[in-house]
Amino acid sequence: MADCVFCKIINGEISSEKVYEDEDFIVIKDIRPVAPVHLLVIYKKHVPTVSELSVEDSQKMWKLFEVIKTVTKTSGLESYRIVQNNGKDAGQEVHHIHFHIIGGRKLGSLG
Ligand code: DGP
Repeated sequence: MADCVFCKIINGEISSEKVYEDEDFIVIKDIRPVAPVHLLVIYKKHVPTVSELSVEDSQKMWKLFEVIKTVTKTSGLESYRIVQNNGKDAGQEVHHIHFHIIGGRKLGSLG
């Protein structure tokens, strides 16, 4: 997708601090961290929201948890929060499916 910032990160047009990559996912440090550890697990295929995932995409999502287990372990996180925003009212800024991994400090309750 030509004007998608995460597609540009995936194809190397925009630099990022990459902590993991495989054929389906890339994990980078968030440019505006809200905690000492703030990672973004980005599905490489351009799908805007969970609602638009195909059955084939959803079937690959089991790998997401394996990626999260790997990057949280290498980041030394025992406690962490997974956040995933869908749509403007949910606060989604980049319309390319991704999962925030937030940790490294005590987190408040969900608002
Ligand atoms: P969301 O609101 O769920 O769409 O979160 C998008 C996140 O992406 C936000 O926390 C900031 C981050 N972000 C936006 N542009 C860039 C970028 O160019 N590089 C990196 N590393 N993160 C970005």
